[in-house]
Amino acid sequence: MANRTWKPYALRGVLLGACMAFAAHAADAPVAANPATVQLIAAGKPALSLDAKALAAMPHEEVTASAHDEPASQWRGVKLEDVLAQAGVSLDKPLRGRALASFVRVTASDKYQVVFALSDLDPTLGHTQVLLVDARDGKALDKDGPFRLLVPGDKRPARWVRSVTSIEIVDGGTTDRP
Ligand SMILES: Nc1nc2c(c(=O)[nH]1)N[C@H]1C(S)=C(S)[C@@H](COP(=O)(O)O)O[C@H]1N2
Ligand SMILES: [Mo]
Repeated sequence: MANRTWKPYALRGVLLGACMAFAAHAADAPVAANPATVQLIAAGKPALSLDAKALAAMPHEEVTASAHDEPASQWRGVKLEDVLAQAGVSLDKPLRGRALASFVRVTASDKYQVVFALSDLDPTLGHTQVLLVDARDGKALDKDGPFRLLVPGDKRPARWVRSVTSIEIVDGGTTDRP
């Protein structure tokens, strides 16, 4: 005990200093930016990464829509079915059999998730219009972007997923019926 040089208050000081340094560092740390790519994931196929440039090169549609009774915005985006086609999942022919049990799961940077039955996107079935939007009123989406879903027919915007990070096509079939 005789060679003990650290006093309890000294230790407290060091710990307090460390905490303050950590807090200062945390405050300075840049807020993580939303990733500028969407991961496209389909079972049995290699995952694809779609960036703003690749999306911008695809055909766009314009839709006027508003959420929460706000003034309407002009949205520009790519049809979700065109995005799925990039992943090798085509809705060009009517879905049959096991494909009717597939679903599309969209995940956001805040871990929010929404699913659509693949059949609801099939033009011969539900034909729900879903766009992957990259511009609103002529500008890139900032905090809600860079990519957001728009489902113009929905009565409230709960499926208008902000800051989409991945789109997965999931085989939801649980029986061995083909
Ligand atoms: N990533 C993400 N997207 C989201 C949500 C969310 O919590 N996270 N909430 C949804 C819900 S419930 C609504 S009503 C709308 C709200 O969109 P707004 O903030 O543009 O009005 O965003 C939808 N998209
Ligand atoms: Mo909501």
